[in-house]
Amino acid sequence: MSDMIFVLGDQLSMSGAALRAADKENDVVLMVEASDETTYVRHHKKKIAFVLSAMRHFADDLKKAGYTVEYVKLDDPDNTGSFTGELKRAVQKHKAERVRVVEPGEWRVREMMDGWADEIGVPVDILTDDRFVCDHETFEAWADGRKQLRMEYFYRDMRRQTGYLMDEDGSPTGGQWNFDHDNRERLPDDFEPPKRESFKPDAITNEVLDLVSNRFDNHFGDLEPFWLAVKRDDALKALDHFIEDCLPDFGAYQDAMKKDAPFLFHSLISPYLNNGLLTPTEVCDAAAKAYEEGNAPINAVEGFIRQIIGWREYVRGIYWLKMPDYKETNALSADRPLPDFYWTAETDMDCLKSAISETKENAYAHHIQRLMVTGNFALLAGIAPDDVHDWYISVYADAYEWVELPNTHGMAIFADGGIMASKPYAASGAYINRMSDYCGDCRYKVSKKEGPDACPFNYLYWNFLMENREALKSNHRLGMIYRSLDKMTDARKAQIRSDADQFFSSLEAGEVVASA
Ligand code: FAD
Ligand code: DLZ
Ligand code: SF4
Repeated sequence: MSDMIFVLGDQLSMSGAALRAADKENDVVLMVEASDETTYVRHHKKKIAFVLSAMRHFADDLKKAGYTVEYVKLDDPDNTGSFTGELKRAVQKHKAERVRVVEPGEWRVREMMDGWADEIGVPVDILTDDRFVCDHETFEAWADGRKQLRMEYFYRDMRRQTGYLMDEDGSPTGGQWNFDHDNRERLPDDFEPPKRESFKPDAITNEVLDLVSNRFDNHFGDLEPFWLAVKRDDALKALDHFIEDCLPDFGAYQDAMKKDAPFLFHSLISPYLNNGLLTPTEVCDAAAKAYEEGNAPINAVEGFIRQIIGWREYVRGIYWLKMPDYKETNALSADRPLPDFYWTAETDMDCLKSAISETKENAYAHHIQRLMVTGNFALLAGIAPDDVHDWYISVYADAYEWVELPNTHGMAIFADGGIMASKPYAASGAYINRMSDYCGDCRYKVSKKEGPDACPFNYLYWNFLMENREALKSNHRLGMIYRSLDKMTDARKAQIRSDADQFFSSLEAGEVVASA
């Protein structure tokens, strides 16, 4: 009697729940390159190459470890193109009597999975994904009865549950839960970014790069140079490099941005955490050890561990708690189409040009670029949530809906009406100027508040507050800002509206493009 163990492209962990229970003698492991998965949105070319190459390397590791693997390549003429079609074919081919699979990271795949037993005609065991620190039941219990689901309180529970950075008496190491106030430094003017490790493509990756180049030429993004790790030992090298060379400065410069320095001190490990090459626990263990051995300060290590056991687990909890309705949220009734420059990087706004062109090159942008540049613009300009979601899920190598959607609808554009954020992350040009060197050469002047040369973020910020007053007026955290707005003269408010209208008209006409 054989079981079919189905391993999805973001479940590449040897210790995954379905593999752990496998009988190597009899069971067959199925992995499928599915055209439906590669095209349900037009993923960045590098993201597709990363997913497929990592899958092929993982299949080889499984074979070396003694598993029987049925691996279906994208260009296999018999490939039906879908998870369901390929699972059905493999079950019939191997006469499997049962399917075992770990729950997926996306709602649409969960719906598919729930139909498999009927569709395929054998029992399907859907196992808990225990790579996460917080399971669904724990998150639901935490959320139950709370008026507000704030990350900070969830994070403290996760600190207590895991014991990371906790003293024996139950208090947080360093006397505080959170060192955020130490983590907002601007980079010095003469700053040289640290050299970051990249991973040279091997024969498997080169074959995948050819496939992607031929098949997905019309997708967004630069395929080469390809820099991502695609196997576990390289992902571990990426983690070591971060811990040794970047973690000590990670905290202080976490929110900083710099032209032509896309990576700074960030870990660059989200693609590996999200596809299973690394586990959250081993990553936090490594950071905690660096602190214990005196190699990294508390503000850096606490800041990093908070991203993993706090934010990452929290967004997953919110996703599964609130889906499927969460995807339909549009609290601010935003309906402007996504401007073309999100795909071309052709805009005169230097901050957006940097964040988008780096996204195009690397399939990566760091958190503040995603939140306070591309996200902030989408919020202030009232871009339709579906368009914003489609962009973010397509363009980043680490993007899967469970993590991307709450960050987009919840954090960046306030489409969820405040389930995640206590107020919209709206900011004028002053914030971007404080945290970056983008504004120096920009065609717009960050110090100007009105007129054709003013930084668009400056008037779009106030225009956003005026346009959304009904939806936001009862938000206590915006009280002071609305009082400032009320002190403005009618003439100033009219000027803001007129600048914003002109900006949006030229945006619609496609005129906000790079000067020749
Ligand atoms: P670091 O800055 O080094 O942080 C360490 C790790 O913490 C990350 O690898 C990541 O696993 C985790 N982390 C940090 N912040 C978050 C967060 N807000 N939510 C979840 N995990 C977090 N992250 C994704 O993994 N996939 C996405 O599709 C994604 N989409 C985003 C969309 C928007 C609009 C925003 C604002 C953020 C998004 N993030 C997403 C979160 C965050 O930007 C990335 O995790 C981070 O930039 C990845 O780079 P890094 O590995 O260098 O992170
Ligand atoms: C993102 C992605 C892509 C591009 N291609 C595949 C694929 O060919 N085969 C596969 O198993 N997984 C792929 N993935 C990841 C899946 O979309 C992911 O497993 C689901 O979104 C569930 O989280
Ligand atoms: Fe961006 Fe405004 Fe600065 Fe230009 S001036 S880089 S548009 S914040």
